[in-house]
Amino acid sequence: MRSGPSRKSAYSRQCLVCKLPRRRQNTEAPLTRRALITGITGQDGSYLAEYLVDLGYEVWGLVRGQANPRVRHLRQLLGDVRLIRGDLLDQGSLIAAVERVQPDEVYNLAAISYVPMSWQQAELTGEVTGLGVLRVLEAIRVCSGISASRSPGRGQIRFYQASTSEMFGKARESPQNEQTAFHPRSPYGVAKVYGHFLTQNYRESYGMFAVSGIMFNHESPRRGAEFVTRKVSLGVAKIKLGYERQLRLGNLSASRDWGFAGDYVRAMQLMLAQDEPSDYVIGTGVTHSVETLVDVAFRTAGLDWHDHVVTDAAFIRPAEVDRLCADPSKARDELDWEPKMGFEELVSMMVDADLRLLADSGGIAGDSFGTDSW
Ligand code: GDR
Repeated sequence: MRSGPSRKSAYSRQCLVCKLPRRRQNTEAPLTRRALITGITGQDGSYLAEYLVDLGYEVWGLVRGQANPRVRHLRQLLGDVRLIRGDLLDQGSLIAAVERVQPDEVYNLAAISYVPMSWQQAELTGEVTGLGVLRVLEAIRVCSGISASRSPGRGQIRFYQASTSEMFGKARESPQNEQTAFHPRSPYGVAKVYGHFLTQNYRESYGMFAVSGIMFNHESPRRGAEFVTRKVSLGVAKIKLGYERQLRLGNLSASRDWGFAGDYVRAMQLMLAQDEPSDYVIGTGVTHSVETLVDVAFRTAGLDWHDHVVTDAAFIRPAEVDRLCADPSKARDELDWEPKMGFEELVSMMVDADLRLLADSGGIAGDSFGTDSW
């Protein structure tokens, strides 16, 4: 429960729901802002944690499982982050985590985020990527003592939901803005639409400071190897260093608005720092095809992609999102947010990083930050 004039008398030593002792016994506003990040072991979680630590936040990450191998990786990268166990499938664990951490801000980045997997595990995707949002919002609502008749006071927990351009799917217009209708094309996209509308609904129903960032594709050397940018940068590095000769890909004509993940986490924090909660499209406003991505990546390494890329039907999706392009003008005007890194710089940075990684490790990329980090 956060500090607020109306809450002082209501503050008890024990959470009424989970019966755990409250960590902070006074209701003074903390000097340091405290953030809880779900999905902290993923690409975005790691960049966001670094960014918030630099801003002076106390950062907590929710991690699931007993022996999550990504935790060690995260520890090497971010010694300053505190971890707490919890699972988006388990309501009680989320209530306990929120109660223990007493965050000022909660960033829900956890999801099954690899789109093809959402056809293979559609129900699990709905549970984690969709209902997981409900469970995090409920944990905040319950721990804050908010109900239909009791609105949050000052000092409420602010909530960020990682929404996605995949919600636009078969896009009705281009570029896409905050008013563009949704037409998701995968169980993943459908689950994200649920989380998006639920976030709006909790804002409207309970007056919670709950916002969504409709993020277009954002990449980095920490991207999981199954996503096309990293698959290509790793593939190029392996071919360049003589470990492989071919790279097998799916639909080369799909187009995406690709930006740098490090730029996008700045927008997340800015969204929670506004006076009023609102949803924002976050992207570069420039779109490229997978073929152009491939061309730039191979040229970075002095190679011609025509000599190495093979299209493989195994990577074609049951329903494709053909073309996405962001209209980020609301974020530019209201958040003063702009991406700093352009497409070609991003692609060459990723190829260079993978060349170094493979050269240093004898050709083994290892598991770093992946997709299913809930
Ligand atoms: P996406 O990213 O589905 O847009 O979702 P991904 O990189 O997986 O695919 C982008 C486009 O590339 C085409 N493609 C291939 N994709 C993969 N992964 N592997 C291939 O071999 C391949 N060949 C062609 C795809 O068909 C697609 O059109 C990402 C995820 O991070 C989501 O979680 C997030 O919400 C959105 O970005 C914004």
